[in-house]
Amino acid sequence: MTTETAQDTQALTDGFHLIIDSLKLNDINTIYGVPGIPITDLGRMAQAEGMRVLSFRHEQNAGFAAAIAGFLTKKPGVCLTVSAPGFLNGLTALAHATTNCFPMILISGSSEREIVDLQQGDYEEMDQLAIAKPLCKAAYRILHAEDIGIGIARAIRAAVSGRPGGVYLDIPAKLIGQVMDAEAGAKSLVKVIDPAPVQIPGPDAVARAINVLKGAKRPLIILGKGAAYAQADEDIRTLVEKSGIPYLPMSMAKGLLPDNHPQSAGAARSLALKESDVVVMIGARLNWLLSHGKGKSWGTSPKKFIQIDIEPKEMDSNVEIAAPLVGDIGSCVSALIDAMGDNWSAPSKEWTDAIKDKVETNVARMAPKLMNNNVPMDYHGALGALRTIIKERPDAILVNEGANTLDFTRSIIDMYKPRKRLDVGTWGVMGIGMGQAIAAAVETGHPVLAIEGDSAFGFSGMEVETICRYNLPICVVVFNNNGIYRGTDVNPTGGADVAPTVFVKGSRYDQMMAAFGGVGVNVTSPDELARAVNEAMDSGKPTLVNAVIDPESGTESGRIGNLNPQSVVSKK
Ligand code: ADP
Ligand code: TZD
Ligand code: MG
Repeated sequence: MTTETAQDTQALTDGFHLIIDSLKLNDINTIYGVPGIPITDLGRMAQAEGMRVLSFRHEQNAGFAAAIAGFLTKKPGVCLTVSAPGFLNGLTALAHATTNCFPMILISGSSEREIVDLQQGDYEEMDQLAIAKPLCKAAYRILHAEDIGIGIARAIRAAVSGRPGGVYLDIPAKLIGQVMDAEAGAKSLVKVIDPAPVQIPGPDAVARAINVLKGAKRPLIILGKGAAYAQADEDIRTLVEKSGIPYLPMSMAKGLLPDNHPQSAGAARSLALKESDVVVMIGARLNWLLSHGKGKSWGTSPKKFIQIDIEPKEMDSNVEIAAPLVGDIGSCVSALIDAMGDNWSAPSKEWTDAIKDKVETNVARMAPKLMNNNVPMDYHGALGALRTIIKERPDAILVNEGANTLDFTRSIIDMYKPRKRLDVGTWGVMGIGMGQAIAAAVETGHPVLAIEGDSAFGFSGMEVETICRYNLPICVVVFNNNGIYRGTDVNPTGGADVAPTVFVKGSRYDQMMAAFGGVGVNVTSPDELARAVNEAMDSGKPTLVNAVIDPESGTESGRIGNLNPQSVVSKK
């Protein structure tokens, strides 16, 4: 870590080592990135110092990996990129992390300030700090080696404290090479104390929430990915079970309690939203995914909301919150449990039975569809097979993206443990797939099953090489329906170009994995699919299963077709 020269016996350190030492001191031991000027040696040295340095084929995928590492571990995931174009490639993921409240730090090398600020055309010149600022929670630049310790400390605290989010850290090439006295350097490092302090809700706020809840006839709990992130699993389970209130998990909160829990209203979502009168939001926002807390999907019966969130500004974002509980989920949920006392009366049987009946009806209606053995497969047949695999392997992590592939998987595949379902998040972004799969495998050591639409997979498909290179236990299943939503659109002009939603028919994505030494399998029936995936999960070998799906079986935009604007001029 120190260098000594013949002329000068003073022990020295430099920007490279101060960055690495600062990260390690704060228990950050993994970097996701793409090498190049000026950060190539930083990656090499980080590896030499015992960090795990995972090189990707595109920064966006490294960034999505870092973002989801943050979600899984409650520590900021770090993405390291080169200047301008590498930085911009990473920026989508940084914005995504911020949008989803995942802690992440994008560290980018940059050009020299003197040249950038005079716009003299440096190598990969760009005013990166200014560009990053509106897209993340905080953005910092370090100019002096002696400030690296404090700069990285600020970045870590900004990422994980309060509402977590993305932080940009700008490190000009000159900084990385700066030299300073090793002892002074060691003293300048900062270990962040209590980076995400608990935030205890006020007693009045707790009492108010309990009062509102006591007045409820048809209460409902909604668990969001903030609740999954918080790692307050036991307290959340206690609150749900002690209260007897039906609960609805948002997509990435599935498995916080097992989806087959008797209080789960997952299969009775519409009824639960429409008929409830008091809704307890735990780490979920009333954004588009919950129709902004109003309108048709919430029905006509008046609602009162209790909302637990660490971000005070979230309250009243869309509708009035009758009982805001500002604080961290662990503290808020345990305060509610305490305040409920020992004689809490469960909601009426009429309400809980109405939900249970609806769940049973919907589950029974779905069951035969999941058993079908059609060739080519439809979504139900294929997912019926994969559903059983996750049931038998509840520790496996499920990554999921696409349109129909996303919506059907979310509703069909039950999750049994917390933080096992990772997906497109708040933006519904395509391209998270391989980055998330890689980070999930690296951070948890558990096997990963990535269920990918053929379009969705294409956004990060080149990372199958990365999966093979690090020999990760990832099985990718591509639901190949020849295109986006359906593979059957035609060009209305009769011209040679196919329709904009249609891909090459009969593509063999499995051959991409085989090209890098992984296992590639082409399957056409649910039985073949189950066999191939089970084999992959047993062997832990990188595998890609090309699952041929009937191109007719999807619908436009999956479940959110209603969000498409309609033209007044009728379609040709
Ligand atoms: P979903 O998409 O699952 O509905 P959102 O991403 O919309 O979830 O909401 C997550 C919410 O959780 C955010 O408003 C965020 O501020 C909040 N949050 C994240 N971590 C915590 C925590 N530890 N304590 C309290 N709230 C949290
Ligand atoms: N680009 C990005 C980054 N995110 C997006 N969400 C989209 C484009 C638009 N989009 C969707 O919302 S879903 C989707 C796109 C391109 C692909 C759907 O096709 P698929 O899934 O093959 O992945 P299905 O099963 O065919 O519906
Ligand atoms: Mg498709």
